[in-house]
Amino acid sequence: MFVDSARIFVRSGRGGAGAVSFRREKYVPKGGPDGGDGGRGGNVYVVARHTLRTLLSFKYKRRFEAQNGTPGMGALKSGPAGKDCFIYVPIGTQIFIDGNSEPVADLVEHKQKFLVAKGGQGGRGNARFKSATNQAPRRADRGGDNEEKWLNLELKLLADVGLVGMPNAGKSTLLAALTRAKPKIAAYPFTTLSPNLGVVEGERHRSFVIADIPGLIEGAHSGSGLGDEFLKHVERTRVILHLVDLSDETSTPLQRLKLIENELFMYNPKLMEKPRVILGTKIDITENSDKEEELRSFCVDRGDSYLRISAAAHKGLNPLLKTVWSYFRDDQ
Ligand SMILES: Nc1nc2c(ncn2[C@@H]2O[C@H](COP(=O)(O)OP(=O)(O)OP(=O)(O)O)[C@@H](O)[C@H]2O)c(=O)[nH]1
Ligand SMILES: [Mg+2]
Repeated sequence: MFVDSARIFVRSGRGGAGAVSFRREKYVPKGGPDGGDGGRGGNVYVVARHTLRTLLSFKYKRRFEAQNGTPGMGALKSGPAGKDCFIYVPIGTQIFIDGNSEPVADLVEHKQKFLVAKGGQGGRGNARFKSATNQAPRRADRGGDNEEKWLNLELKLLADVGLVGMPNAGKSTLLAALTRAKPKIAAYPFTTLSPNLGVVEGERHRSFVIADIPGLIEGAHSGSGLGDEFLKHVERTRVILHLVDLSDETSTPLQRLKLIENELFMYNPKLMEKPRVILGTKIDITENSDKEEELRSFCVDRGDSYLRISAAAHKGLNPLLKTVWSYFRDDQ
């Protein structure tokens, strides 16, 4: 199963206490204070790694604790710091402190790290408190407090292009036709249960990533079907390819376009501000019809591109790629 959110508990280390100690030397009855400082407590960090793809491992391990700092010792010996704790997550993971709706961090690069719980400071040993008026201080700091909290992690895929459409529209077939991805394809709805990614490689080492997400149905924005769980992946894409199956006769293509667009809008109005290309699909088994013309003119009138394709018969794919590349033209 594809797990793209997780809830975990983190706790940093307490600071080690400073030591109260006095030098004991032969023939020196009153040695000065020599209590060392305590070590700082370990920090907890969340770190992005490009080798990871899911948050699945957090199903099995939810608690992450850094070590406490060691107390200071006599002879001015400081206690060692507690070991830091590193939590590894896939690129595209957002971190939420429990209860907040805004993320505190968004890890979008390999090795990017974020401090989620700071270790307590080490306490000062009594040697630090020696002064002209107090030659034998018995005072030392206790170690600083640690932090503990619940975090929510959410993984949003980082794709450039998102494929949306009703179940069976042909999204996975298109991903398979354009990339080396091998998604499951079948003639029943909800074949795709979790997002598939594929890479389209172009000239001069350019490339873009396409995300094929599960099909959307009416009410998806509020959880119907596979629901809104995967719409968040579309929020980050630069371009949306909206597939409308021209061979489906249960409603008109334009009705289906509007139904899905309404779901996108209800989920997040910003989705409708993204560049979109509308794709009439399965043209190998459909004739050019009035209904298709109705869809095409609707799209073109409002300034969207409309293209006809058959992913199965590899028709119309070059014009499609050309259009998609045009959105990435300014990139290196
Ligand atoms: N004739 C024809 N059939 C197609 C074409 N594209 C997809 N199909 C068929 O349509 C059915 C659904 O294709 P998928 O690619 O699995 O559709 P999907 O949009 O990914 O579906 P979900 O994952 O369920 O949302 C399969 O039986 C495909 O073989 C096409 O261009 N022409
Ligand atoms: Mg699919």
